[in-house]
Amino acid sequence: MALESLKDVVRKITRSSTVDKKLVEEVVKDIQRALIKADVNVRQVKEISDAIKKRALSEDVLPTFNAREHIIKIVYEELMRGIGEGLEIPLKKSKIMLVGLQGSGKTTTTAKIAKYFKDKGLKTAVVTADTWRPAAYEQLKQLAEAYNIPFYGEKNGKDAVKIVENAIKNLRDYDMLIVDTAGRHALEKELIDEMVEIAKVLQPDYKFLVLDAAIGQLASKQAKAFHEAIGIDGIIITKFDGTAKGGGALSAAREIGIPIAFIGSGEKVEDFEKFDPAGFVSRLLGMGDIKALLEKVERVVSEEDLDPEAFLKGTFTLKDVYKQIEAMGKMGPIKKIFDLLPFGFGMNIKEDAMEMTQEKMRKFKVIMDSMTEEELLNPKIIDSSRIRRIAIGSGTSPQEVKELLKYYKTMKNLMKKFKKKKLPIKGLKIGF
Ligand SMILES: Nc1nc2c(ncn2[C@@H]2O[C@H](COP(=O)(O)OP(=O)(O)OP(=O)(O)O)[C@@H](O)[C@H]2O)c(=O)[nH]1
Ligand SMILES: [Mg+2]
Repeated sequence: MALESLKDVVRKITRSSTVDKKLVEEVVKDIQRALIKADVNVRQVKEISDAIKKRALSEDVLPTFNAREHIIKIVYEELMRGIGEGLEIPLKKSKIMLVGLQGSGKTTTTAKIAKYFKDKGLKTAVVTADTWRPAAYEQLKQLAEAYNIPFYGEKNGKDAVKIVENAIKNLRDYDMLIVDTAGRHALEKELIDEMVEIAKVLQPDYKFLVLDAAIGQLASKQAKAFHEAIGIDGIIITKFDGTAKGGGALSAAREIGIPIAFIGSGEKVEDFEKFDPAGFVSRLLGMGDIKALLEKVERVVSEEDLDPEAFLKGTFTLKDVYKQIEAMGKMGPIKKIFDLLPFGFGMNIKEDAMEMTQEKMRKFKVIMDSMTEEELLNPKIIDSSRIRRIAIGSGTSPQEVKELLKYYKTMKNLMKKFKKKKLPIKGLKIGF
């Protein structure tokens, strides 16, 4: 696909013998070509490439960077700015409604989303409100059954709104309902009216527009039309695997200012991921090449952002543990950080409470990603049944979840001691 050639741009920069205006101009041209080929909207291509050029030629190189890294960093940052946002969906009771053109991938995506949230431990069910296509009922039923996902539909039902009403009554106990609707070709009036009615009855927390990446620049017109008709909360781009035009859907989302929630990249239910802009751009640029560089960027940022007092104030929750772990990823082991504090007050901290391998940091984060907001803010409520759910959702074991909770308690106690001692921390350039 066309966006793949962005990797060559990074390679070109790292391999060039000199970094000068000529290289910057070449790089900007290559990026323009790659984006245009990928069907990114021309105005956005111009914005991105102008910004890269201007910054690369005018900004001072940061002390920790060399000239090549400096340019790659700018390319990365401007692509990030151009690509728009992802959407964070909290793990709590919600309803999702999918809309989109015929054949865009709604039914497949309904099953994909259901599996995604089921894997995170939510009680999830799917509903078909497509009464137009005869096979729609069977298609979703089969997909759902293959993954043991409860399904609601009315085989010969004609009234999609009524079906949704019945589904809500029948599936009251579920955390997450995902409703598939009929494909709307060129936005016919009848189908639009039906879509609006379904939304009224369902009151979805999220209305997602499913966009086939292959439609390229047409994505923008479609997205606008759907957005005007019912108000879209997020975009799901499908078939990213089979096209060179995926930039069209990406730039449509950016243009109307709607976040991208998920990306589908294959026919299988597993071929689906949450849209993570940083990961996405890193991959486009060939993460292997720029990983170390990005870490360096983060280090520079985190050293400026540290505020030890804010960290020691307030209640200590799992959210703080999450931040801590992120900070550790950037700054090194927590022991080193504590070593910098005026500690020698007989405070005895076991070394192993501080030890944390990269692997464990990663695992703890995955576990916390599977927790609900409530659990993160109030870890006391995490009982054994929640532990089991979290372990399943995060693909870890109850033992590992307990280990995280133990780590949390150790840290919390430490913070308490810290506060009692009223340590003179002002002016210290460390913390979280
Ligand atoms: N390669 C690929 N194929 C996909 C993806 N998502 C869906 N498909 C395929 O696209 C075709 C249409 O998918 P559906 O899920 O039936 O689309 P739909 O929007 O429900 O279609 P209608 O109900 O007719 O409007 C199927 O053959 C799917 O297997 C994807 O991410 N990648
Ligand atoms: Mg369908």
